[in-house]
Amino acid sequence: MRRSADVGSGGCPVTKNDVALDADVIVVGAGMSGLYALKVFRDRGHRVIVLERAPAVGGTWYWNRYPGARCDIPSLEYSFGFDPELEQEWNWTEHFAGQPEIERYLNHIADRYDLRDDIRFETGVASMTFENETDTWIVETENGDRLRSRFCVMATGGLSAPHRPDWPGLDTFVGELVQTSLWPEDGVALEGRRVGIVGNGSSGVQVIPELAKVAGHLTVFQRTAAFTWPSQNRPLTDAEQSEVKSRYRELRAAQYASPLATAHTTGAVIFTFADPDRRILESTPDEREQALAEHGFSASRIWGDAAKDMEANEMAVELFREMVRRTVDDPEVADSLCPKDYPLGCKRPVLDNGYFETFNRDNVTLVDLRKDAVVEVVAEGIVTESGLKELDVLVLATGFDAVSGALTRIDIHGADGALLRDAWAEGPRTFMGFASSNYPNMFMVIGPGSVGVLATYPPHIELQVGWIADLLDHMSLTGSTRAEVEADAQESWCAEVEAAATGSMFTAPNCHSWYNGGNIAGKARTLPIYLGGLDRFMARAREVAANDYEGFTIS
Ligand code: N01
Repeated sequence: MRRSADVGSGGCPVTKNDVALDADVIVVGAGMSGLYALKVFRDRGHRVIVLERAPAVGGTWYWNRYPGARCDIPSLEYSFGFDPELEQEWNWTEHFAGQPEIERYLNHIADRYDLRDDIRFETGVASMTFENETDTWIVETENGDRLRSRFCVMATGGLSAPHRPDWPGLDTFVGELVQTSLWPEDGVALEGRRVGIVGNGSSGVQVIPELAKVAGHLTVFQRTAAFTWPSQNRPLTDAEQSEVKSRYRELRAAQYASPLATAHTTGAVIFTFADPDRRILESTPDEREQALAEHGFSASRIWGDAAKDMEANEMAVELFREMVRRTVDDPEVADSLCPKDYPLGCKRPVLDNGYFETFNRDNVTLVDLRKDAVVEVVAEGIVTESGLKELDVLVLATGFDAVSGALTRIDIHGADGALLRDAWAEGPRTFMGFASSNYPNMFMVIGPGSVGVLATYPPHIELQVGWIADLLDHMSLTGSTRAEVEADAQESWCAEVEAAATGSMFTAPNCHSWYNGGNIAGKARTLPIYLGGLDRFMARAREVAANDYEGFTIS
């Protein structure tokens, strides 16, 4: 920690400490991060207000309530470990919990810890302005409220700013237009109707089989074929659950200390992990055929050389394509569903329940937008080069302005008045994702430049919020009112993030994904995710704290 010399002179601390505040901490968002942040900051004696745009808690698990929405991390690990009683009393029904169950869990947390009174629902944040004279933030909401706090903690999520195509005529569609990321609480009438869906990422892959079961006809408009693996989800037995609960402390310790906040102890098969010594470049056709027989779609994931070597990667992708061809009846449809032009490992792996099999149904048609591009949307449906596809319902599963989008969509004015979105025009600049230079007293939970979405959220959130809460405690103890990241510390961290990403499939020239901003036209292409692992990240964060918050100027 470096103390600025001029603070403390001229009676400033008195003024700064005496300023009337609505809250010590304003938390933006009442999803997993915001709920936990509220609990922790309140427990540590801070007055907290949470501002949440939705009418309810849950964040991503409130908004993404489309049919088939499901987590792909084992439930017993995708849950909080801060309270052993909570762990013991909550029962999960499946290895991979569905959205309704996770939403119930988060509502249970809100009730159990009496969190709701400090949350203002239906209150989106429009702007935030840092006031240097008082070291406070002035937060203006979309409802016109004006609140002042010492700190702002952004629990805004990495996948919460919905993105939709800019197709001409989209708003002229007279049928029902819905986004998976803004799915209506009252549901959508789908039975027997002509439904169209755009998007084949995790959301699209999950919703497509469910839509096909109820729609009269489903038309899937696909731009990029997905890598997706059968989830092998199944009910959790009482015995499995009790076994894990009997050693939960050990499991949590393993999660907190691991690179991805996973412990792999729940027995659920997520993925087959690559064997570093198994090289596809040196394999024989017989060995590859054997791998297909043994692992199916996961035969593409077992090779150690496929993560870094493009030729090996392409051979692994060919095994995946072979499984698509063996699963999908129509060879032309199968060919369109085979990923091409981008490497395995560039995009987020997807888990599915009968995705490829869905394309064998009579009521499902695939439109390959690479061969038959969208021309426009009209009142009756989507017009592609081959003609009009009439629709009653159009579902957009077209993703998010990810990682930084939820932050840059708010007008955040820093210490010199600059807007965060301008400061980040070439990509987010942060110190470890916790904070950004020129935006004092604003902290981000799992912000850009942290390990981000790569580590299991609930334990990851616990570590991050705990670190921020310790910094606030430190400031209380030292009577400080302002914490600001130093520009040089920020730049050297950004360089470290970049170095860790070099050579990975996330940054391959033909990789366009939400991870690297490639899914949003005009967005800077950077990977604001630290690939060094959560264990190394947290060791570094603890070192920063132990060295009096080296990298911050605290005054
Ligand atoms: O979004 P995506 P998502 N015309 O960006 C297509 C998490 N998540 O909501 O690849 C035509 O992955 C786009 O095509 P392309 C998870 O981390 C988790 O599905 O850009 N198509 C792509 O196919 C995940 O990675 C879970 O060519 C257009 C799709 O829309 C992240 O959220 C479940 C288009 C967007 O895919 C995001 O997933 C759900 C256009 N103009 C989400 N614009 C689980 O836990 C976009 N697309 C399981």
